[in-house]
Amino acid sequence: MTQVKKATLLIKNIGQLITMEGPAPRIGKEMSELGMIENGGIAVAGDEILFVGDSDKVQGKSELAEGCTVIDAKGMVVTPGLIDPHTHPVFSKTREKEFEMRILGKSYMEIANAGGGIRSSVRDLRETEYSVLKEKTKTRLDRFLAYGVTTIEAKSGYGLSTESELKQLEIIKEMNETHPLDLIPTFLGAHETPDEYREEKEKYIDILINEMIPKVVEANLAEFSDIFTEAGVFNVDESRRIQTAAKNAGLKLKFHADELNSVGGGELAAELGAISADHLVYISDQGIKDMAKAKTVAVLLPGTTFSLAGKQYAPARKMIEEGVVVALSTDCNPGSSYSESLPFIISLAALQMKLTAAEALSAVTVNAAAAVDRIGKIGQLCPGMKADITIWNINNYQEIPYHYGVNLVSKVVKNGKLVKQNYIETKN
Ligand code: IZC
Ligand code: ZN
Repeated sequence: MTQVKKATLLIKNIGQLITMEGPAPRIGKEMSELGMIENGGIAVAGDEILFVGDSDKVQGKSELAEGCTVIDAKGMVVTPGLIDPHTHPVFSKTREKEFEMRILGKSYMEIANAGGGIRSSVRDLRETEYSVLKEKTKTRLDRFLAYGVTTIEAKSGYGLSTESELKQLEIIKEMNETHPLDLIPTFLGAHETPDEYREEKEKYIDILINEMIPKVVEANLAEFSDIFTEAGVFNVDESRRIQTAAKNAGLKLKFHADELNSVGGGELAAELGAISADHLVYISDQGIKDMAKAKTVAVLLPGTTFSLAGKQYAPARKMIEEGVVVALSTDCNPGSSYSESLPFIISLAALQMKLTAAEALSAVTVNAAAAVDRIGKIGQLCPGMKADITIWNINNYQEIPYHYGVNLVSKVVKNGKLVKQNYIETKN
């Protein structure tokens, strides 16, 4: 006999319940579909969604477990827990001096070539103790959660030696096991060439392919392999070699592509069947076509253009028109975008890339799930899916991009449990 699942959590009186039920991922006009239920309710059993529908039906749908938590949403907006599909949260020293240098006219690449940038984070991380790094990472994860994010993809890439890359990936693993947030690990050993191999890049590529990737796979510490494909970092041919080795070793692929220059990163990501290509500010028309065809998700990171004081944002509307799956992310990192606020990224996407609130919400839920290969598991509120839920202290979902720079999140439910409660009053 099958066991009837008892409800352990009910959420009632939801003004706008944004389920995101429907096409997954969403392309073109589908990005405007919210699967909205007015005056909705949700029943949860353990870490799984049991029922989604009218508020007054939710109670009668299942037997209640003893001690069942009941949340009265009082007309608030509820969405799936947000998914941030591109973050670099494991670092020690921050780089606010570089931020100021950029304001005063230096470019990201000028700072990097002078020894700053990623390499300065690498020198610092190598000297930082595991426990210190872990505490700093944890603080950032707490902030993600406070802003309604329940899953992040998290990259290494500030170690650039076998030992230090493994140290970062171990922290990501430990945080995934101990922090409410889910972390999806990505190996980014090809983030930059470290100081000691500046004159011998081939040697570093050899270490990446023949030592680091095998060790990471053997220790089962990453699901994805990523690379910074960029002028002056790894060119398209080097990227193809490194990522082909990663793919053959069993890792799924992501790319930092066409962020600062049009180098054919989007095309390469599509060619290798990558799950996502990210940034894409300077993607070519061919790259857009190739990505649409290969169903490689475009993860757009407008916080980076914003924080680099750039003028050009990724051509999001063109990608949506061409049928590319578009997702959004913070790119949270100490250099080019230091923010854990995915809602602020929604505001930037609206203002600078002309995404509507509904399109941007699709981009941080169901389409972000596609960017981390989790369709059908997270990013939608449907029976059987994970009970990751964000409750917003607003009346209308369109307030999310509009009321920017403050935290509109009231409560966060992760794996069916209330894990975060914010107290700032934001309704009207
Ligand atoms: O630390 O500057 N672009 N990677 C690629 C970054 C920016 C992160 C950093
Ligand atoms: Zn990045």
